[in-house]
Amino acid sequence: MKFSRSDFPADFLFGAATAAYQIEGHKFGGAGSTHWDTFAAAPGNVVRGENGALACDHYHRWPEDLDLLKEAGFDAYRFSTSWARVLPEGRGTVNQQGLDYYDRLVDGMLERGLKPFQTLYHWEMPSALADLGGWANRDVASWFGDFTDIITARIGDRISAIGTINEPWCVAYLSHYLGHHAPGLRDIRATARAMHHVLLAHGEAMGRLRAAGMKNNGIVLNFTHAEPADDSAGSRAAADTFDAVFNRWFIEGVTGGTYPQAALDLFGPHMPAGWQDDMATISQPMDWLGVNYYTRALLTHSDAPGSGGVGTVEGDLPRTQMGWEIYPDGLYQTLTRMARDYVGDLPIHVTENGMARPDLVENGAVYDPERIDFASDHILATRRAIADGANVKGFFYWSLMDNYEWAFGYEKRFGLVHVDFDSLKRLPKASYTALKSALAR
Ligand code: IFM
Repeated sequence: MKFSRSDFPADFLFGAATAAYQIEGHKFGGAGSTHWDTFAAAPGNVVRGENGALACDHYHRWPEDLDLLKEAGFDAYRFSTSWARVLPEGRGTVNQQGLDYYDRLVDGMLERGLKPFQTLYHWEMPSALADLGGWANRDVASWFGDFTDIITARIGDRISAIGTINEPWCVAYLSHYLGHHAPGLRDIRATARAMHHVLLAHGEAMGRLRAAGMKNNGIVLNFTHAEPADDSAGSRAAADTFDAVFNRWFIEGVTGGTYPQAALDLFGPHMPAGWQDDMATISQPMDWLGVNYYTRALLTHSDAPGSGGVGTVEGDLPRTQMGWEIYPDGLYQTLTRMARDYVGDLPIHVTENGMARPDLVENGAVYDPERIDFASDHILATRRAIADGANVKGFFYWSLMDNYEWAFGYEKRFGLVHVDFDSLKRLPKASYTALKSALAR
């Protein structure tokens, strides 16, 4: 790696991230069905119809996984607590086994000197609530608030930071308009409602957390750096619209209590009545912002119906196994933009950044030099953003280990640690060792 820990401020946190459904093994411990279990069961939605029933069996193997975090020299661990594991029906009866599990997990982090960074929602909508409309139903905000109270009452006393929702664009747009993620809808009315309710649920949870005395609360947004493919007016307009729907809707909602006009032009007629009255709840003060960053998009004008005038163009940068262009400068641009235009001195954490690669075990090892460069270049981009005034306080690599990559099943490998999905054996990759050395320097 081209950096050392000593290049960063003494209080800067290095960590790795995971999410419950992607690693735990959802069939264990009395968890209820989620909309991912049912989405994966319908043909064509997920590669090979795979689901998170077993995943990495982190539910039983978590001590070994936390040891891997500690041995790498990480300071913090970003994990998520599954709503359907704690409340199998989404509300009502609590699954004590689920609460006990998260209790053990958090104690395990503290015993190893790892700061717990919790995400409340990383995409496991309980099926019973999906039956009632899930994110399209306004009541989701109070259901989510109740879940927040229950899990916080059990583990909140030991948590360093809480993020309410992971990647609301994926929760709302990718899942209700593009149909690529559960619940797999392609419906603009459901999308407009989900775009709003996901932020209303964030606001509701912020209020509950504050009332419970929690002091380090934020949200995790995903950003794609938007660039016009050329200098034409059509490409510039397409980039603006993409930026409004993908990026600005969420950051401007939670920091300013407004939605960008370019996005309201698309969703306005389908928004729930009286949405304006919720904006104060949505934009209450936060303690930190989480930035997930993977790639850029090159935009051009499109006449396709439903495109909002937005088309994409293939760039010529090297790509990851996901087909995403590798563009570390986009992380620098995003972090400095957040500080300059939206959050000022509020702490920012890079809560996800990483690459998928078709890793193979050869002679008992995984050699992944592209991942070493990827992580190194993005960590250096983060350092540059700090030097230019962004108050970035942490960097979490996605992901600690190979896991369930949603609609791509187990095909795309993001981990620093290789997982054999037959034996479930963990094997640290060359990138894990390189990161460990950099953190020790
Ligand atoms: O695996 C996902 C994660 O759940 C959310 N952010 C992006 C990652 C890679 O696609």
